[in-house]
Amino acid sequence: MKRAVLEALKKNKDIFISGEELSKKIGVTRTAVWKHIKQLKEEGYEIESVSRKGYRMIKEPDTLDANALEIEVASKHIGRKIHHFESIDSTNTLAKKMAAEGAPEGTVIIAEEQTGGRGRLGRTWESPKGTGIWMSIILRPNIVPTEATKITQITAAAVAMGLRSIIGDDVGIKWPNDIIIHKKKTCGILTEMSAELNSVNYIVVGIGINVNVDPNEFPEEVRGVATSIKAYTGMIVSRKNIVKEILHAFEDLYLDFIEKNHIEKSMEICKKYSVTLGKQVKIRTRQKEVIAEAVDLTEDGQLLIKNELGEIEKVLSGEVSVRGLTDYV
Ligand code: BTX
Repeated sequence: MKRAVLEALKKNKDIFISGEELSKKIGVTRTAVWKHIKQLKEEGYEIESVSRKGYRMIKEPDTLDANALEIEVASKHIGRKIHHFESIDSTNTLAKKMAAEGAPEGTVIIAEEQTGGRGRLGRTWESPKGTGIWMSIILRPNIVPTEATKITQITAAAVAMGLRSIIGDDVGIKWPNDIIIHKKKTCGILTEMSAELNSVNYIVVGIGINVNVDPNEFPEEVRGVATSIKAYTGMIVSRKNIVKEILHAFEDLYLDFIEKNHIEKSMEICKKYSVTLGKQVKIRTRQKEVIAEAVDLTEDGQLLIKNELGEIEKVLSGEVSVRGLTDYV
């Protein structure tokens, strides 16, 4: 019921709706409407109440409350069900558990804070409270495990598109899983899967974005490489809006892929906004370290490099440092 009141107020942002109209619309008493309004106010919503006119939403808090986000995202697929937590160890860990227990494709887990946020290869992902987007999406694509790299590229493309629509041109993609603003990391993507030899059970794609984070509060070793949207724009930016833009972009690109086997648009975005292609890169894999020129991306989302002998090699994954970015000068 509270959700219905919230939805009605959000949809009529600049106009008053009377208590009577709300109670008719939702099918509860006017006292019940008043109680929900009171609760919403306690949660930080600014709602004007004027006698004989009714209620009007003036301002929403920037929490990632599941009801408000679901209304905002209004998606039929990705984000139709959102689970929101104040504090959690890792949204990816919970998403994997929920996926194993049968949660449907498109389920989103989002948290205000992660106490055990994870990066790749057991690394830590700093996830301070209330200032970032720490979220995971459960997917059940009918693909073979080797195609999972495409999901990372679809996600990178979607995050880049979403962020560019809000803050403009300085957003780039560092292959394979970082989103960069002005040479520094503002977002990391962690794709994890459960699979058989020939089929995928589920994929969880985790997205961590420093939105209103103050990078000076990061530990020393992260401070040097990280930035946030607030640090770049000088403004507090609505996390809800960013989630909406990213999930919409993701849904378009993902459905294109699973329904039409069409990955070209995602790869085009990844190439267009790449901060890696055309640059000299240092690649560390388990076996070796190579310096080469990054020349292209394959349809599978792999990196093509030209080595010192002028030969083209394919890189599946690995640590890539790009010359000119902070971690490879
Ligand atoms: P990665 O292994 O590419 O990057 C991890 C490295 O990035 C760390 O070793 C550190 O140097 C640096 N780092 C740590 N925290 C931050 C930060 N907040 N901003 C910028 N740089 C940082 C990248 O892994 C994948 C990260 C995915 C995070 C999401 S959040 C939601 C989901 N849940 C979860 O536990 N992980 C994912």
